[in-house]
Amino acid sequence: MTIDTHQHSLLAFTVVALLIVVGGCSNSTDSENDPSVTFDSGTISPNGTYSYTFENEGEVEYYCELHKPDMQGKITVTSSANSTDPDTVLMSNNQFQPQQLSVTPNTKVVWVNQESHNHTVVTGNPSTGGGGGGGGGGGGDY
Ligand SMILES: [Cu+2]
Repeated sequence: MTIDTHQHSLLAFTVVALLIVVGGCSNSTDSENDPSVTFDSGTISPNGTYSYTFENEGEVEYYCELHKPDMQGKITVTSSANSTDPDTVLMSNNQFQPQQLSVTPNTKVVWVNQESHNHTVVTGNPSTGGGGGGGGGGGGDY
């Protein structure tokens, strides 16, 4: 049965070709802040939610425009994470809870505003994002 041998090698070639195609999709090996991920929730009202699906591995810092620099968090997207889909970040006491969350690629993260005032979710880091200067006396008790 020499024909079988030929068919097996053809099958093996097909599998290898498929793997190359799949692997080619993810070329972001950076573990630094992922610049390709940007979002701005706008105002999230009390009991409101905002969601974003993190597709590729990397780190994404974010903050609340209304309560920076105190209110900020980070999503780490890694295939080694132990996460559920969707995963949830609560907004409570002017904090993101948990502040740091690890999820697997293609996980949808849902932010839930549990407070009686507005919040936002914006990518970036208010302390390194060139804000500079201690920011005018921190008024605004939201
Ligand atoms: Cu806030």
